[in-house]
Amino acid sequence: PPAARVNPSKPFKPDYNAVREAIADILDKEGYDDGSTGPILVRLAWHSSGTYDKESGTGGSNGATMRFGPEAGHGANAGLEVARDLLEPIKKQFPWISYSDLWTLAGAVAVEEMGGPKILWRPGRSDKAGDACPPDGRLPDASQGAQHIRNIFYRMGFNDQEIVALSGAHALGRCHTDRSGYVNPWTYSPTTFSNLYFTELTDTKWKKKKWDGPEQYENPAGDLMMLPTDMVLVWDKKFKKHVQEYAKDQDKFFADFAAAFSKLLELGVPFDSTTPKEVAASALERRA
Ligand code: CCH
Repeated sequence: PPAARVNPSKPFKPDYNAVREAIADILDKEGYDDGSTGPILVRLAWHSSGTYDKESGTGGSNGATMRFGPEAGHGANAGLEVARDLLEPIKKQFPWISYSDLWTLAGAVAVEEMGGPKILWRPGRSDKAGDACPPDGRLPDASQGAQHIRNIFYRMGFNDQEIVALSGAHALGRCHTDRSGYVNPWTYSPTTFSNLYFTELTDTKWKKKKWDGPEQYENPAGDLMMLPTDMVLVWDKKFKKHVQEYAKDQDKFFADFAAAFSKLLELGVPFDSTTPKEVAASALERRA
């Protein structure tokens, strides 16, 4: 609740739809990457949540500790200052929302506005101090294999099917040599949420890229990419089964992604029983 209430006779009611609208308004940005800030906002929501460790209950979106030096400086988070800076004016406009609610809501709104499924989102996160930063190494390392991916995502509480569904977010956005060292997008529609990541994985002939950069895979035209951890999803039989299913059935992918992404954003968040399951209509519905 806000510290200062201007008019105590009029109870404060946070307007999450107004925040959704403000987020939707910063997505289109000519000249930035492929014309949308949506993908990097999804990555911010994911990296702020994906530090969760179910054994110790540490990490996760609650706290927004990536505001502080240790976590902001973790290699995996390179470039995410762009996303945090984009949201700063919205935080100023709605000072009552926590950074942790704002960053996760931005990821949900971005998915919806780019044509993806509705993501159930509810408020209740509070910001923590810098000493709550999780240790480095909790996010996946793109150069590694199946065992590593399983270790990382099982630690958060996900299973193989959820790992594959979540990875479908790589339909969006691109790699930047000055952030991760990798280059290019995964699909030809990097600002539209779709199952194209899975159809590219199953239908394209991927070859190791010959260059001085880190090991990555490219299509015959050389303008699309896969990380080693992306290729693992078709090299590992158990993962591949789900890749094939999502390549064939976009509705199934949308439903499974929505469930897994909502779960990701809520890992470690101590909601109280009065928190509604959903507080606002999606921006898409509002505009329809
Ligand atoms: Fe990812 N991701 N990701 N990713 N990611 C990168 C970019 C995006 C891994 C590595 C990378 C998820 C899982 C994984 C997005 C969403 C998700 C980049 C390039 C690397 C490297 C960063 C750069 O150079 O800018 C690895 C490894 C894994 C798992 O093993 C999951 C899960 C999600 C969300 C649910 C999005 C979106 C991007 C694009 C960002 C942009 O700026 O365009």
